[in-house]
Amino acid sequence: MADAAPAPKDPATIRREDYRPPAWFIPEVELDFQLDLERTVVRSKLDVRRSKSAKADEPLVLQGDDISPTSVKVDGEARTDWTLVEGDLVLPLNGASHSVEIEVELDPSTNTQLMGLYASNDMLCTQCEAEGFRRITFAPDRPDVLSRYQVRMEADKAKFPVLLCNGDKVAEGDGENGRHWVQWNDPWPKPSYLFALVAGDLVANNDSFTTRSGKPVELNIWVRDGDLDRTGHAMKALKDSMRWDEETYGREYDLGLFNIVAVSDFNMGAMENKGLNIFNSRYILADPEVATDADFDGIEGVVAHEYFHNWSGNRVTCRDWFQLSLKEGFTVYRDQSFSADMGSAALKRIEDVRILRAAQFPEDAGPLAHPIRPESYQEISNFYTATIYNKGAEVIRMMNTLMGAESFRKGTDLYFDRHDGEAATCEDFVTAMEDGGEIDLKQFRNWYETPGTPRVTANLSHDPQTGTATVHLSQKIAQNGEKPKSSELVIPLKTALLDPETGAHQGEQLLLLDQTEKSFVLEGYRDHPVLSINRGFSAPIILESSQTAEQLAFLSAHDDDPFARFEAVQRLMTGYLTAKVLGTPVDRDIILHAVAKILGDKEIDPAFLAELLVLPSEAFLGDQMVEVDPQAIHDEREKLRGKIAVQFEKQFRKLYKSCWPGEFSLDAEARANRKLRNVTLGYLAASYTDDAAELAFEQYREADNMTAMQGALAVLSHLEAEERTIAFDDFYAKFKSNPLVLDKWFSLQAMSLRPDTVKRIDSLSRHPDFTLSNPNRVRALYGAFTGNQVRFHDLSGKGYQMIADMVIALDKQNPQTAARFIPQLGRWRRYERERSELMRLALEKIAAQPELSKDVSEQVHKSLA
Ligand code: 0A1
Ligand code: ZN
Repeated sequence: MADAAPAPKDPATIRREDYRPPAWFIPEVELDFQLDLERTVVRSKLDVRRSKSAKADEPLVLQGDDISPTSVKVDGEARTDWTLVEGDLVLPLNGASHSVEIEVELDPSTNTQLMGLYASNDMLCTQCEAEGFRRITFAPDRPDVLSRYQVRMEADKAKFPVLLCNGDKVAEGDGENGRHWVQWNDPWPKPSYLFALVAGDLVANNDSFTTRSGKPVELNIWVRDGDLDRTGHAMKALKDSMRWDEETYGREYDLGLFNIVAVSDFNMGAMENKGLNIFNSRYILADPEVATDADFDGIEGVVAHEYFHNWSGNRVTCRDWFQLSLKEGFTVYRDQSFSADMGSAALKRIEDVRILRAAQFPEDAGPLAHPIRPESYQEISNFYTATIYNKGAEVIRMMNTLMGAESFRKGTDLYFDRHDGEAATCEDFVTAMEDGGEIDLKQFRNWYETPGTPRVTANLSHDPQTGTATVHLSQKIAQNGEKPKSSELVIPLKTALLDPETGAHQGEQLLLLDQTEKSFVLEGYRDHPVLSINRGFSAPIILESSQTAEQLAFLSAHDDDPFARFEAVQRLMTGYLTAKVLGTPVDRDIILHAVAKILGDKEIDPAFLAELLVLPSEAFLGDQMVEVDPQAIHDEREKLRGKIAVQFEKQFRKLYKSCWPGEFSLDAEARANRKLRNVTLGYLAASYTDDAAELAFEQYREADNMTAMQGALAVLSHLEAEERTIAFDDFYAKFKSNPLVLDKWFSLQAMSLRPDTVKRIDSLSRHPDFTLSNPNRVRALYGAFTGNQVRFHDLSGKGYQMIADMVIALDKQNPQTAARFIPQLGRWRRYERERSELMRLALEKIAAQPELSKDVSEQVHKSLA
């Protein structure tokens, strides 16, 4: 029974192949919470049943983390023969079924990890995914143990007037000493990671939805008093999502109540707890004065994502955490499709690919690369990655491309039907898609076990005699991190061959590259056509084609696939800039011509025009190089931006004036104008005009919305002008009481290109409004800074040291958020010698700390290995 702290040792590695089914099931769970900020008592009653496959003397092992029981009873009798083994409660038990009662005391106010039960702004809330439930009470905290929960919550009525939990509210009443209680019942069996409760002084935006079979659902978005009028967009997104999932996947909501709660302190974006989604407030609260158009989109996407999890994640959950992409990849694909349907599919696809390339490709090319279904981990929190989420979504998207919409839907119908109420695997999903959609996905499965971004070469040859065009394709997977087991992937490439004069084509074809090399002969081409391949980014690959700048310029003017057209501009500019950085001679005029054509194209709508005018990011350019020199990349990119800006100054000025969006509206046209206005303002500032600061300042002063304000501040942030100080001071004074807007104030300064940015970050870290206790604030300052290529990678190495010191400090209170900063340093091998060494030293400094969390330790050691 001794509760001795275990000696620190290397974190154990958990392997997928070691999966064993649970020895005990818990069909029913009763929980009783006596809630308070500093002392919460949790009583649980577990109905435990030995699995038929388990040994007759297999003890009951209930996971625990940083908790100890104040009482343990079996079938009503007090027991003392339990032990705590590395935090877990081990209880010898004979027989097939028992009732186990455990009491635990918690102090939520000291829970700085934000996992388990914690306090945020005087309210109490929980986060259980992936392994937070074990910080609340002892339980088989694994996703393949599903239980029905009955929960009684009791608290002081004045401090915590609202008491929420999963499922339906079945009773409530007042107790003694100003206390009150609520009884909740969730009829749907769920794993512990989907448990949630909230207690606080909250108000609700209350609404309703009628499902297509006519069932009424009460909807509430709970926020703090004062934030209620910022919940309209989230509520609309929720209702749109509910309708969309009925229409697109035939999925209906399954409870009479759906609650969302916004909290200020949250490690991630949001959480899909059954019937009680808990959100980072940044994905709920918005009005035009405080939220940008991008924020509005983020809210729509995340509300949808969490709602869609009700089926892809909750009704069908994961057998173990290696299957995480089963729910996350699929759900991201679902939310991406939803957002595409709600707005512009073309713009959404460009945005999704930008995110994939910015977050996932680098991960797949570095020391933390893993397949979408990993083989091993030490800390599962480290596996909520862009690979699991975004590459996972690309894999589902490819299935849709291969199968066609109708057959895809038959597959998902069968999947939901076959596995409803179960904890499933990725293999179950693929099998259901095969059976329902009548398709063979044998080789396609390789995507689940292959890390690394495939490189595809595509070349076109043409025989004028026979009028045939041949597309020669080959694939190669770079080996990083975990070694791929297999090498040949099924890569669906949407392709069109464009007439070299008009850009017209005979229709899109789907070429399936399923061997190392494959050629496709296409008939009917008198003239040598221009190859448009991987249209719509149909496969998450790196394309290596030998297309000339002239061909890319042609595609950038003519391709009828918006993504392919965008891509052609990007490739043209990337080719130019990487050549410049390497000192290879290259023609700039072809780029200026392409820009001239784009600017002169009357057919392009403003939102797409804005997209086409954005140069590839410095980070993306770095990813194309063997050895990254951020300063050289920055200098060349700025030169090109400056040249474009000067050359087309008149057009930019005209555009800037003409796209005044007028009265604020969230409709597509107004949003497009706001976007184009910010992009053109950026170019005007880059054209060395004397009035850049004035112009940006004027936009700042006149703005009636955050998109325009932020766009103006972004330009001002880089300047030495007086207007910069005035605007930033004014912004602070206006918004200092709104934490989400204050985050922007921190971020904008962290992204400044000014040489004094490192110093500025250092002083901002001591600003009275800065705190390591709020993950949003940490990300606002340091997350934005690590994205600032040229300043983070300052040759002094101060940027690296600052991040290392911050990680060391943050790890003591919030390991999960601390670990998220390691990958930025972990890419040290990719940089030129001096920086590389400095980055490695920063990692070594972290590694040398005596007491690292599992989270940080795993990431640092993998990065240095
Ligand atoms: N399942 C959530 C993501 C999530 C994961 C872990 C968390 O712990 C802090 C929180 C949220 C989603 O995909 O939205
Ligand atoms: Zn998710």
